[in-house]
Amino acid sequence: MNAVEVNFDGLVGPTHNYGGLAQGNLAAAANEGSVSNPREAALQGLSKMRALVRMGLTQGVLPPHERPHVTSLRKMGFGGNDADVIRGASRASPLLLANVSSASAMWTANAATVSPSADTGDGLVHFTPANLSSHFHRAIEAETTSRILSAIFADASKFVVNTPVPFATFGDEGAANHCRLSASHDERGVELFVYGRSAFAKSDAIRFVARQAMEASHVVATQHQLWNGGGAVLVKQAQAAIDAGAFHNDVVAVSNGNVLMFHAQAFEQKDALVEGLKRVCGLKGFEPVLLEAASEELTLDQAVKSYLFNSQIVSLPEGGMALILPSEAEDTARAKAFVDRVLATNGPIREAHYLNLRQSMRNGGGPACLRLRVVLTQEELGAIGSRAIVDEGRISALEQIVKQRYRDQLAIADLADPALLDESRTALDEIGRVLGLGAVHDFQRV
Ligand code: SUG
Repeated sequence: MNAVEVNFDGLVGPTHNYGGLAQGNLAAAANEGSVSNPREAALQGLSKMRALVRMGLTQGVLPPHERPHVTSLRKMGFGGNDADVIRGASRASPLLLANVSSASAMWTANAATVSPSADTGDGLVHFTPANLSSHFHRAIEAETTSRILSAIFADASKFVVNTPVPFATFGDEGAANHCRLSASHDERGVELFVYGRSAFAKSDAIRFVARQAMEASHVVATQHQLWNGGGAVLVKQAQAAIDAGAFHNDVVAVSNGNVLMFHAQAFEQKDALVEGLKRVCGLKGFEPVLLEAASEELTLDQAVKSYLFNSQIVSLPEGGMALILPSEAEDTARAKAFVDRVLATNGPIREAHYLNLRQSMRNGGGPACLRLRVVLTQEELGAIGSRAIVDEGRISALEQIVKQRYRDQLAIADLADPALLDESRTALDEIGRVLGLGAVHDFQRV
């Protein structure tokens, strides 16, 4: 196999906290105001990366963003030196300060949507950074994310980093609402774009308004040149799933290669989708393996609580696939039973690994949220060089920085401490040197 999937995990930032900012995200709401442990959070993420490297997979890292985001505060008129800006924001609105301090860039499944070169009309790997316009604390990620992706995927003969979807009402949440099915990583696949509602429709939410607009999905599929030959399918996420706490589709569905694992209530018109997928995959010469959890074996609430579908399915170098799950899935009997059933079918999925990612999970971020998948040919991988790619040595170097620079507890009130900004900037400089990224943060560019 020539092409490989590289997981670019978001490294948790020094300001990881429980601000309760995310709508429709039950875990984040439940933990609002608790004291976080940024050091432990980052080490948990790094140990996931190490586990995947040890499985023989290629692993990348996207750095944390600068938080509190002083640039955003200055745009709002806060002035003086950086410490004055933070003190001013904290006095004016602690909630504003929490918004510009969130470490949410760690969930890189929301960084961008990515289409491999096998799928796109121009044969380039396409990235569209997500505008994340549904939430202020996430919308401020897009500019830095674009810069970071452009620094890593700099070779214009192989990669395009498109502009984010330009209209804020067309909310785009990136790869968290995107699945790809293909016979192998090398071959042209079918890309599934999952939206919650039309930007022009009145919401039919009972509890939570959908974040992803159908129009945004359409713009991304169009700029990635996927439509010719049936390369893209748009599908509506079930409002019942959103109301149950699946604020992104990757809380109720995950794909890899020819496998789609999903909850029976994930999609609005599931039967039509299944028929449609069989047909379009058939046209591309393969049959999809559909692993469905029926509502009787696992309720939507159990799916959301366990984050079973927020697992990663990875293709192993020796053949077959492995599931990388959060330990919450092991602790939920029905979710564990589903995994055991999948393993017993002797299908493509042969192993299950349960990992402790509790710090991120308390903000609603499981294994799949923490990574951006990028399928690359060997030539494309070569064009990145060593930028952002990690081996065990680099992971150890990042662990050292985290141990030295990150706090082991952070309360919301601590966000007002100007020393936190200095500590974070020191850490970001050091992380950037390990990853070879150059000046990607505002404070490094002045
Ligand atoms: O957007 N949580 C994130 C979690 C994102 C998970 N990603 C995927 N499902 N792919 C969100 O809801 C809470 C952070 C805070 O309150 O600071 C938050 O943004």
